[in-house]
Amino acid sequence: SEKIAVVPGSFDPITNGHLDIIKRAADVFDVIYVAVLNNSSKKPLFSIEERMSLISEVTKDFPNIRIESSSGLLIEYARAKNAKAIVRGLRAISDFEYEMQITSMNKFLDDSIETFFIMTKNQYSFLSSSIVKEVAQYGGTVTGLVPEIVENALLEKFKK
Ligand code: COD
Repeated sequence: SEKIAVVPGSFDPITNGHLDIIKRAADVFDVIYVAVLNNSSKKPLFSIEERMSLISEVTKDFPNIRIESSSGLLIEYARAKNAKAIVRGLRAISDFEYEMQITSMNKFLDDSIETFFIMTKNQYSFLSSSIVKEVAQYGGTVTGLVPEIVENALLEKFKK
């Protein structure tokens, strides 16, 4: 049967670090659902629709990647998709504690869905949506850190 995985995140906006994780997951699983979800501790810059459309654009050459959003619990979304796995990216040690916490909570909620971690490429270890937004807001260049259409979307957002 098809092996389905969910790659969840806020993706506000998608960076080359996210994209690398999504593509590597799409190499291993038959179908990947990229799920744009709300992280209640973050205040988003881009709307869910804007984030989804940027992700769709940069993954359009991959037929097994689908983009969706959900306003509920990740684990319920994963169950509804018949997913066997949740895939997360890991950067520095600082990600570890947070990832442990959400993984064990998701495991508590549904023991049958596994969480897999893909380690970031070295060049993306310190890359995050937040740092990209911070730099773009003050007019710095983020070329090479995000896809070109994301760079343009950031320029548009912060246009005076
Ligand atoms: N290299 C590699 N991986 C990266 C990089 C990078 N440079 N940058 C980010 N990543 C990884 C992150 O580690 C993460 O795995 C993924 O990419 C997405 O990152 P973000 O920052 O966009 O997403 P988060 O961490 O804000 O996502 C949190 C969720 C939205 C998944 C979480 O809040 C959630 O599940 N919300 C729904 C409600 C819910 O179920 N809550 C209970 C969870 S226990």
